[in-house]
Amino acid sequence: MLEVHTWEPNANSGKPLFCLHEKGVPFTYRYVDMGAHEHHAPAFLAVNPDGTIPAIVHDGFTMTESTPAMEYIDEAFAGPALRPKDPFRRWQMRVLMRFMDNVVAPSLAMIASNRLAAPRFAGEDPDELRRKLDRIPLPERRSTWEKLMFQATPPDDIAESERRVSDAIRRFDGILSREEWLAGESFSLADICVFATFYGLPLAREDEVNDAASPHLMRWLRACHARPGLQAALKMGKGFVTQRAADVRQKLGVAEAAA
Ligand SMILES: N[C@@H](CCC(=O)N[C@@H](CS)C(=O)NCC(=O)O)C(=O)O
Repeated sequence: MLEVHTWEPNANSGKPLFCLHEKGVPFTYRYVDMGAHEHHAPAFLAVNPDGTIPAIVHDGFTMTESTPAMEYIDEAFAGPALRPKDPFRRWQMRVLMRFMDNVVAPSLAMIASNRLAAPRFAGEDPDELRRKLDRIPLPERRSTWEKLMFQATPPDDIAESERRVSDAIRRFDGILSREEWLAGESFSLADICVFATFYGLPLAREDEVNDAASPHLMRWLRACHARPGLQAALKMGKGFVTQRAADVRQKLGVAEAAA
């Protein structure tokens, strides 16, 4: 039995969905509605007491931490290999994934959550917000949510996140000017790791992610969006992600893959 407890095909939440679709492995999608704070509710905390998504359950083992979980999926299941065989390329793949997990993805999460989620809390009863905070198990996550709920994220922190994302866009464009994929000649987990947060950037950061400013990243984005596996995963969303991905494909001129 293989179950993926997660939210939308987006960021860390989406990584196992992209990976499993690329490998063609069947699984059960247990949707956790992050907007309704289901990841802090007892039913999900019984799966992952840390209250973060995704969580992957395979034959009685529960795995969190999306990047090592993707490596598990690639190792444990049949289908196209998503890690380069060459040790140097594999190192490159892991360096990029670490950079995404430690630097880029948290920066994008801070930017998006302050833009989209923070304003929604503005009219809510502060006591109810405190009750929601009390349900969050990890202290560092509680602190992030508290800043979001009470519009207290320091503007300098958001500015630094913006700088880090712009820097990553330039860095990836440079790599892709020399390589077909982010870890060399074959599509790998590094591409999934970046695509999971970058798929929407031609719309979300159109000043930086366009054919003039970052042509190599755009070539790569078109190639990723055209992959049937990544498209199928993006179509699994129940919220805004599926439509946004369709809007991006239209903007990039990428055709819909056959179902
Ligand atoms: N290092 C973890 C991070 C997981 C993570 O931050 N997931 C986000 C969703 S993309 C989450 O659970 N956010 C909810 C929260 O912080 O309360 C992983 O890679 O799985």
